[in-house]
Amino acid sequence: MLKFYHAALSRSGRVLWLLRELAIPFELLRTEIPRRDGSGSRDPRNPQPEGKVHALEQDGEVVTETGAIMTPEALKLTCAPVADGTRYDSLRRAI
Ligand SMILES: N[C@@H](CCC(=O)N[C@@H](CS)C(=O)NCC(=O)O)C(=O)O
Repeated sequence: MLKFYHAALSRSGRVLWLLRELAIPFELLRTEIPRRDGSGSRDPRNPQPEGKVHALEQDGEVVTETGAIMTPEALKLTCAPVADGTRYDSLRRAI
């Protein structure tokens, strides 16, 4: 199962939205990140090399860049459900 590392009130919300919009099955792992106001801290469970969000993990492969995740082609490769034609077509229309 796809694992998605997400921190509230961060840019990982945009990938969270996309995964939900496309009804892609995933496990949501809420994580902490260091915040500009000094709150928060790095979560050692988060596989993002800099401790940032977001991170999408599947079969040991980790993808972290928005641009590498939010393209129809990338999602077709990393998310098996998108490979079924209907979701791929709706994703192409959405992005
Ligand atoms: N390159 C990432 C940006 C990652 C990023 O800067 N994330 C911020 C949250 S919006 C973060 O985790 N900041 C915590 C930190 O800098 O340690 C992307 O593709 O969106």
